[in-house]
Amino acid sequence: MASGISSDKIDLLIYGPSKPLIEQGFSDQYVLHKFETQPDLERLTPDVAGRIRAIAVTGLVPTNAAVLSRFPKLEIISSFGVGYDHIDAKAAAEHNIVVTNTPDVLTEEVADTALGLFIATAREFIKADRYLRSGLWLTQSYPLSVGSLRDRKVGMVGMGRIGQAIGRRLDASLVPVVYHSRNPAAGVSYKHYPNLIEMAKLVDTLIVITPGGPSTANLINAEVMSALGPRGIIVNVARGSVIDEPALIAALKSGTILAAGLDVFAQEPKVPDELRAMQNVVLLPHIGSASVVTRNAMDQLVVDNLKLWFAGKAPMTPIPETPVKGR
Ligand code: NAP
Ligand code: 8YV
Repeated sequence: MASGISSDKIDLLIYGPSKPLIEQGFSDQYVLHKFETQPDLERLTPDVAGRIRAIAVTGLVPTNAAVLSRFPKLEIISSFGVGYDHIDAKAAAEHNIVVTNTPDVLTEEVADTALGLFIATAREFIKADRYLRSGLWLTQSYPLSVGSLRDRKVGMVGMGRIGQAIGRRLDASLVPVVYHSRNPAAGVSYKHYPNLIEMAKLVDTLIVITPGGPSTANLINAEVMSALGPRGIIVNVARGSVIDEPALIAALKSGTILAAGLDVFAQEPKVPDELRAMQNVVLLPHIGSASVVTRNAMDQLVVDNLKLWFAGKAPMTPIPETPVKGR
């Protein structure tokens, strides 16, 4: 967009997929510079980069130390989404750059997605839909589903904002819940298992809703799948990186586990052909929060956090690694 001399105006880089509501959210006090991908960003001239004071990150574009080093005047990164594993939060903190995300406004939507994905996987809804469309119902009833919520026990992996919202839905569905996380969650009465393998042995379903990044990389590995066992269902609405994807494919093929419902993948938007060919998986294109109403609320929070910052106030949702002091 504009890239002329911006004097007293605030130069704002909008980095990532096009988001009209975010772009329209800023008055002419701001000069917007839009770049969708990392290669695009290479075209940003050093003099403009030198004036950028804020970045709105509109999707899962890598915002690493090399990217940050190009913006000496950068004060704040307002990122779309609650997960921020695509941003180097440590490098931002070292350079006194505040990072904000969009928690809470998407919690219930993502929890709805997780429960829907769990039911669709256990009860084979998508496979049954394909059966009807192909005309097979005219010849024979759809077979009974092997899976059911009625005889299951869920082990949540992650019991934060979204994990607790999923737990409330499982309570309403009369499905028993326990959970694994590094520390017990405050105010949560479900049984906490600090040891994931121990929990996986005692349940038949894992619903994964942790952050991505190094601390959770391949947390759900072959050993966990084998502990879960042949009735096992894994639902992942966290990040693709949290599951060892080749191990998952092998476990689904061999019957080590029964089925999986996946909203996230290791190399999005690429999904392994082997997974796409399987009948015992439900695959969603990362739509956990993707309704108009929820995405609008996320867009608005990206805008509000930046505007508060430039009004001299504290943004609403800074990440814990970059707390805001003195505003
Ligand atoms: P949150 O409130 O921060 O909760 C995160 C939970 O994960 C906490 O219970 C935390 O407990 C646990 N956790 C973190 N690191 C862990 C580790 N190494 N091992 C085990 N447990 C760990 O976050 P939230 O708002 O619920 O969001 C969770 C994540 O969901 C996001 O970061 C994002 O990746 C994903 N998400 C996906 C979609 C989608 O569209 N599919 C949408 C929104 C969010 P401890 O710190 O005690 O371990
Ligand atoms: C977004 C998400 O779709 O909030 C998150 O962490 O994964 C989703 O709500 C994602 O940030 C892509 O922009």
